Amino acid sequence: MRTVPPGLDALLAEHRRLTRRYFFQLGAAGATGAAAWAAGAPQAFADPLPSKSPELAEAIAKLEPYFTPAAKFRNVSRGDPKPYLLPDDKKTEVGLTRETWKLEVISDPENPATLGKPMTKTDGTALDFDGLLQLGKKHAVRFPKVMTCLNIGCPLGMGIWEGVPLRDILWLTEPKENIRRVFYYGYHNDDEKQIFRSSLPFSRVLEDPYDLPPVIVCYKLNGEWLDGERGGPVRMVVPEHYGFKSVKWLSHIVLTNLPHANDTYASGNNDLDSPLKSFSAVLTCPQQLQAGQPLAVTGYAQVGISGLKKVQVSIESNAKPRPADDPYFTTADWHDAEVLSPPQNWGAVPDGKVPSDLLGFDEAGKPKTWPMRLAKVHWAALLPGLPVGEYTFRSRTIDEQGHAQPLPRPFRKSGHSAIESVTVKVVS
Ligand SMILES: Nc1nc2c(c(=O)[nH]1)N[C@H]1C(S)=C(S)[C@@H](COP(=O)(O)O)O[C@H]1N2
Ligand SMILES: [Mo]
Repeated sequence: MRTVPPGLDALLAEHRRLTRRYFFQLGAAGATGAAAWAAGAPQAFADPLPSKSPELAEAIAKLEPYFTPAAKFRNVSRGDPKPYLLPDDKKTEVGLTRETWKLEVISDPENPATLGKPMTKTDGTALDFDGLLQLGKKHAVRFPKVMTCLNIGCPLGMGIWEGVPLRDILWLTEPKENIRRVFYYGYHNDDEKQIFRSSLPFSRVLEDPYDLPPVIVCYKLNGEWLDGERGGPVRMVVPEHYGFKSVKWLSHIVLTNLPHANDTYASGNNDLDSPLKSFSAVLTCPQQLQAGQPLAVTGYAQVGISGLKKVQVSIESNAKPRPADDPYFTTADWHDAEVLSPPQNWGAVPDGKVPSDLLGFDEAGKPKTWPMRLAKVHWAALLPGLPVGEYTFRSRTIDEQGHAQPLPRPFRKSGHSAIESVTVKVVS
């Protein structure tokens, strides 16, 4: 038998006891029991799945599109002026158009790597956009990925990123030895102070561990040419990492024998070796509702490197102080939310259908696993009505390893994972 955790007032506990079966979605019998307490709730409330409840139907129908239109991404761009805002003739001049883009791949003069054939502008061997598309004919891949800034709580957007695996470009330079890392940076107004650079272990680029997609030199987002704000004509996209590894307006790759990172994000106290975390956040939650009225909440989870087993929700009365020794809310009364199935319509892609050959999807256009790692998933929860008072709603992820958010990596400078608190007022 589950016992009511300490720290809850008796009324709330009794409420929970009555509605537990509802929370646990035991089906029609349990739901009928749940309906009994909810005086005045519509009959249809007896439906066991939150996604089928009328209280939530509208919020679920209005959820953000699964894939984010390019223009709706949130934007994190350094530069003065920001490179995508340069006038067209300047863009043409500096290689920020598909017609004039060039990529140099060279050895680091200070920590030289041995390359048979570097690619340089002076030799006329730099890779141009046509050359990239030629490589794409044979090697191009596309995969879904959520773009998230290590320093911002909410993802910037969820996209289908398409390009050539970086290794297929690096192999053209005939790499031989003394190579431990790959540095790369983008156009920065020819001003050293504005440079934004990142790096990866050479081995990560050559081989994809644990079924990860490859690191790509990307030129399409959601089937369209990558636009300037998103880093076009060409950006790096690193599947498992926060956004700072996905350098925009890519212009230079430097193979180096230096064994450590030199990322721009090393300043600012950021943890450079931290792959995406799992966490949950609310999308819609009423700030105020009537006593006894069920609480309909929707949200999303970012599914990090360790996957997602479930999303849980809790609501606590603010009348009772929280225990001081429970910073991760482990003693809250957590209940499973419903993780929504793959959408019928995928959003910002033609006809809402995913393209063929999308990594992680089968031939019928269905995801092979769900929830997908390194992506978003939506959830819904319908909580029973509450007595008058002020409450705090929270949600959290449990990853595939069983770690409850914010664990196993609770520290801020390795990416956001703090549990969100949303205040809900219940009035008469
Ligand atoms: N050249 C360059 N690339 C960059 C940045 C930048 O300022 N300049 N910002 C990085 C950071 S910190 C993030 S979070 C992502 C944001 O990608 P987006 O603007 O396409 O959403 O781009 C990365 N790539
Ligand atoms: Mo970022």
